[in-house]
Amino acid sequence: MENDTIVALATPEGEGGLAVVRLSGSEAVAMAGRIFESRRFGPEIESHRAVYGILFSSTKEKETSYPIDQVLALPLLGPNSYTGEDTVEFFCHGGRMAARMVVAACRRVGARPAGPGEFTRRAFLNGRLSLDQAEAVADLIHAESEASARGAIRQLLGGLDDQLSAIENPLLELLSRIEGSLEFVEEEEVGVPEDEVIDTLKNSRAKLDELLAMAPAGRLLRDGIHVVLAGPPNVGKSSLFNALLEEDRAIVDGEAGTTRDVISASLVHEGTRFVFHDTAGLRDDPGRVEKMGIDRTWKKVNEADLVLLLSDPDGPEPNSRENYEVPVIQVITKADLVKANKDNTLCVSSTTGQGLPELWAALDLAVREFRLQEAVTMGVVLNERHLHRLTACRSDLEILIHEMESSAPGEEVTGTMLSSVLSRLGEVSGRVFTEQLLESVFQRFCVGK
Ligand SMILES: Nc1nc2c(ncn2[C@@H]2O[C@H](COP(=O)(O)OP(=O)(O)O)[C@@H](O)[C@H]2O)c(=O)[nH]1
Ligand SMILES: [Mg+2]
Repeated sequence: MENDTIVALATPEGEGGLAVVRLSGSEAVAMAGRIFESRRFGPEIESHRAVYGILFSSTKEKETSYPIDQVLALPLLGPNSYTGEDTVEFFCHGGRMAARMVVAACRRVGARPAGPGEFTRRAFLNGRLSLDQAEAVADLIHAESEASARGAIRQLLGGLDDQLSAIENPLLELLSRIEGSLEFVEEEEVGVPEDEVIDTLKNSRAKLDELLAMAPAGRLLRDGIHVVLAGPPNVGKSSLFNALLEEDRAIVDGEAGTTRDVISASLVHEGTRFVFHDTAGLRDDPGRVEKMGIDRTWKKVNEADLVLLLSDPDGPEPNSRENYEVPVIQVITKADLVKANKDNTLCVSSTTGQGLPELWAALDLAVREFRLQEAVTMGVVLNERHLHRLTACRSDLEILIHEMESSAPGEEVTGTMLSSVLSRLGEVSGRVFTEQLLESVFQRFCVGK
């Protein structure tokens, strides 16, 4: 049922000062009134004003019911609530028991336990949020760096929707003009001039391309920037890995081939999350087990966003950069053992820390290429789903432009193709949606959100 009354704990389980239990649906206020005793919670209830009182285990007049907590109840009457429905939030004591008893009391008077993301799903269905704004809520909850949190909040405030509207609105207007002219076929010269159609389509395609260019930034904001340390054995990869993370995670040893598995660890540097991968090193004549490590290294290297390619100060030149499909930063290690700087290459010592600030500066500079800051400021943190729909929309648009330029398909066909472009685009914001789409979006939410 889409508007029955649901209840869930909105804060994490466990010990804490406060917990919030949320009750939402057409019966929320009535149910709350049955278990909540307060002089100021009655028929004249005021929205958005917290009132103090005692919560009971079930309908308060019942002899078997008993007090379970002192709480603040915050009624938020629809449509001015998160879900758009009547909502009551109880601010009760934290810890294991109080919040659980409050949820149980709500259930005793008829509320149903909410499913994952059900409050946000209702917010979407009641027009309080677009689908990408709902996803931004989940992104904000799951954010692991300040940059990804800031991108999510801007998207929640409508960043991506603004960009989508800029593409969508001219196309919607075009479609309505085409449909309008189809209804009045008998009148002359009401059709939309072909050049104008093509211009509008090309304009949208250009805007769509700008948006698609932000897709890598979205992924990096969500997943962090994956940096692989590569180079020959014994060059100091594990030592640098530990130095960058400022902890001893990887085993360091003078014997070549010590690291065989990929070890990964992440940290947030100036608001951006980096995930470093220490690898087995790359050499030509390894033993069998080490070879397996080297295969894994190559796999990691090809999946990385950046590679730190390490070489010894007096070792051979590192493998040529051309072997890599990803941006490479060359680093000479063990700088404490040599005096002279090798031309402009970064020289770093994991032992003394020399050169580490410069290495971080080089990493920050390389990351700037990924346009994270732009994505954060615009509030466009694209995910796989957005990318999939936008790419499909782009290729439909391309076909339509090609048709228009080569064969003048006529307004009826143009209208049909344009509708299809618009429905793919509409799935990003949820202007167009199916039950299946909502399932897949809301399954990654937690209960209580
Ligand atoms: N003097 C000096 N020795 C280092 C430095 N980094 C690593 N080493 C030594 O080089 C050897 C190999 O280091 P390790 O990090 O295990 O190299 P990996 O095989 O590339 O992971 C170890 O004996 C380290 O102590 C450094 O910056 N200065
Ligand atoms: Mg190692």
